[in-house]
Amino acid sequence: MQIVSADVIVTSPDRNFVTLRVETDEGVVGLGDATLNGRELAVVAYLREHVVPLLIGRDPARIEDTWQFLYRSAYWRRGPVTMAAIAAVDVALWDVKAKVAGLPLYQLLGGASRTGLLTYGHASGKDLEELFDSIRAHQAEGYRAIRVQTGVPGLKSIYGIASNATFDGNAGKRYDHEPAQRGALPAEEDWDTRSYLRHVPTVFEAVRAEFGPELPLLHDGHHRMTPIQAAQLGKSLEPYDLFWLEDCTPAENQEALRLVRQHTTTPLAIGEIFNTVWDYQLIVREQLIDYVRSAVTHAGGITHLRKIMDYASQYQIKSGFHGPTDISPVGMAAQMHLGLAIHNFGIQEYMQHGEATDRVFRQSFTFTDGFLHPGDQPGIGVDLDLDEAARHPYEQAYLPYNRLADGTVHDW
Ligand code: CS2
Ligand code: MG
Repeated sequence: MQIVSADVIVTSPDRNFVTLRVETDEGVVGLGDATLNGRELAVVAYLREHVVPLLIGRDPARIEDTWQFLYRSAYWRRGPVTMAAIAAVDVALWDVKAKVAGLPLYQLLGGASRTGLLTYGHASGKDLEELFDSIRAHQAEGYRAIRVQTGVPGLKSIYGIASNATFDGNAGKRYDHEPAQRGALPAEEDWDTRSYLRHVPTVFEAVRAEFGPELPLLHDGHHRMTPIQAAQLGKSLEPYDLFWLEDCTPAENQEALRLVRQHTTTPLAIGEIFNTVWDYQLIVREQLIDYVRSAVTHAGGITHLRKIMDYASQYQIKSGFHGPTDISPVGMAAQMHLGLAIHNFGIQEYMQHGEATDRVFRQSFTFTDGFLHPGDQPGIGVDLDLDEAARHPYEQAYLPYNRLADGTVHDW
């Protein structure tokens, strides 16, 4: 069998998505997600100009060899653009291999290690009343674990707060927070860590008082604290028994987590912006995190994320794969198959896509009573409607950025 075509499909139903579609000489189609929020076209160019020419004529069954070829022959390694491009090829080839085998992908990855994938959803509110309503709304949808993000008094706009009418076609319906905003320039937001550190513990105290001790609660620090501030927050949240505190500090300097670990037992999750196992080497080896947050789409596909999870399993570190709306249904489905098969699964993030997206990407995965399941269709279980995709051309969109009160640029 040979790959005879490889197309890069760009569509923007509710938001921008980039999908690689490979086809073999026997008509078997494989899909891979290559969406890099706010930098989508960089991956499109990398794929179209540099990778697609290398795929034509290749044997789609040689997945590991193709991975190594794309990683090593590029000479310039790692990084979000390269690893998203390699991820799209990898997942598309796994999709083809599973379809040729007539099996759902998880069966090729060792079979199911569980009956479903515990998920968490994004509850948020600019104040406690709105937040409580959002938590109840997510529980009513079946979510058994809830990520809590709130507004901070004194700050105009802040990460993670759903606003009405996020998606043009669904005005009035309150949607999960979609961070990328359509427009020619990124929006500037304001930030103040001391106000945030004073406010967040009071929110979790109120949520525990209202919803009790059992409900698993998660929070995303979104890379905004210094190590000692992250340690302070982790410690002040200990009484509220969080499932995890995520991205508490930028982790380019992996050693930064030593100081956080020194001061708090709040479980830590990191890695949604990590792209390779090398980004995890020290923090896994020194047991400085409890959950791996990478997504299949951004960490070199199924082939590489499985290696990261194998490494993490030696340290009893579990998965917490990144699952916001900027991971397309193709990327979500692929990581559900991996999550179902690996032993050290922890939890899966699940922000639900908009209706227009669901018309472009027909999915066979299910969300029942708080658990996701990839389904049992051969392959990864997602089909791309090319005509529907063509109806939604790309629209420039950027993630916001932060400035402090004195004008300094800060992590968003
Ligand atoms: C976030 C994301 O879901 C999360 O944990 O950190 O919403 C993140 O902001 C976006 O994926 C950025 O594109
Ligand atoms: Mg996050």
